[in-house]
Amino acid sequence: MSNSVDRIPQLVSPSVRCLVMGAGLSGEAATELLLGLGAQVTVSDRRSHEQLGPVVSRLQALGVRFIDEDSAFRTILNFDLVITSPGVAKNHPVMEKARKLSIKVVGEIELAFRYLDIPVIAITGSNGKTSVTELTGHILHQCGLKVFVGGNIGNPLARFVSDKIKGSAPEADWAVLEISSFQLETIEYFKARAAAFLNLTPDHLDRHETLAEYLKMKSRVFNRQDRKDLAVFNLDDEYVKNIAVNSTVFGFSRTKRPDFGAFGHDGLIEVVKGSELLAQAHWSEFQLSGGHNMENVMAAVGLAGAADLSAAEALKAAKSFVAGNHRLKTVAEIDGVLYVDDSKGTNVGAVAAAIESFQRPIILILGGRDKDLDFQYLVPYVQARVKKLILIGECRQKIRRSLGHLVPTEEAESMAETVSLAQKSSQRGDVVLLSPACASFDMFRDYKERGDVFAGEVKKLKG
Ligand code: UMA
Repeated sequence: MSNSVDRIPQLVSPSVRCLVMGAGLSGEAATELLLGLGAQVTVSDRRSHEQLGPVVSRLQALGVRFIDEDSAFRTILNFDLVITSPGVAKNHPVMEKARKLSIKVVGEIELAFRYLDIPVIAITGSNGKTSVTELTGHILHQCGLKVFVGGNIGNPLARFVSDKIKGSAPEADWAVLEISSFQLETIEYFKARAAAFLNLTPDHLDRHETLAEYLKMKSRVFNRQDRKDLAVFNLDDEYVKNIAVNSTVFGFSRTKRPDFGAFGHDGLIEVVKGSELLAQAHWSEFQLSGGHNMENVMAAVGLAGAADLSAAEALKAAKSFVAGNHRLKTVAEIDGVLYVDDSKGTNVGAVAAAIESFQRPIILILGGRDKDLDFQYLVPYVQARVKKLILIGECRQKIRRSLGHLVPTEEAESMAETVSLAQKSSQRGDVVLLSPACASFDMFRDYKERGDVFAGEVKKLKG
């Protein structure tokens, strides 16, 4: 199998001089891939060697040189190719200068794609993309296919391709990739045999500035597709449903029957083509709950069609999928109060979906590092189900100004204090929901650590 792009220009010839920007997960994987392709690699990072830690010695041992961003800016003419990490903004001065001097700039995903020899299923959207990526991987795997599941999910594509060149990667027929808007900014030839755009709610506006620009970047997931490829769309999303594509559309909806796609209604998922019913399943047979998860299943079943799996096979395989950590994960039920970790809810759309999935009164824990989001978006959701807000992190004053007048609101300095306040405010039948609508980096290493610390504090209550 191939990645389904003909005549794709190679980026790296032996001894080409590459600058890799960012020494995180993507940067390290891209560096190893470039070295495997015979390139000379220099890595720049805005952090000091001390802050970067062991990655510096790991890469130096492979002959890689480290420079700071000022040197990268000054000496950019010494490079033939710049590979960027997703966290580096597209208007970064080093990238702008490189482009002005006609030095090629692409991201880690584009680099890896050009050396990938299997087709891609790509998933983007503001919310649910990790679940749909894992679920699609699960369906393909259950149906006997070999799959690499990675991308923005924390497992860079460049790592897989680099390992493949070394002969140490597990065999795979398909790459199922979670793709972020940051990664889509720097693609060129990247093409997905099937791509899903799940939904759009405000997120990353500190980077993309406007919702229109964010939509434009995410829509690039359909770039280069033609009639033989599949575009999986959320027909209920006011932004996504209007995107124009050249590919075959598999739509999914909870409100209307699509021409070709999945229709979730009255506890059923139906996969239809015209007037034909291709397959159906009862929602109660799945290990998932909530309308957003029904949408995730419908999207994954659509994507699996690209691998020639029938809708019936895909629906059957999806029934054994269990949701991952930090996504509406019940941590404990103590004295009739449910404690739920949704630390992955890092934008307002995810929090809205989390609130909607409970019928019980909610004590909602919000806050962290702001991504320039408008918390007013949450007003109707808070009014409908939330009985109390507990605010943490850097942007609690901003959240208080948007939502604090709606329900009783308290602030906490630590997760221990947060959980203790939540317990004191709760009564039998309530849900304590950590779904912060913010990034975690002001208080924690990442959303996983934030969720783990929350779960740890809840378990202490139990003890
Ligand atoms: N850096 C610079 N200059 C800059 C910006 C960053 O030198 O201007 C350096 C940082 O000091 C750091 C490195 O770049 O050393 C970090 O690079 P990065 O932010 O691109 O992070 P990676 O570790 O490479 O992880 C990235 C994704 N991170 C981001 O998009 C911010 C990870 O997604 C992804 O899992 C990983 O590649 C593998 O593909 C994380 C994420 O939060 C989970 N993604 C966002 C989201 O899901 O909402 C988009």
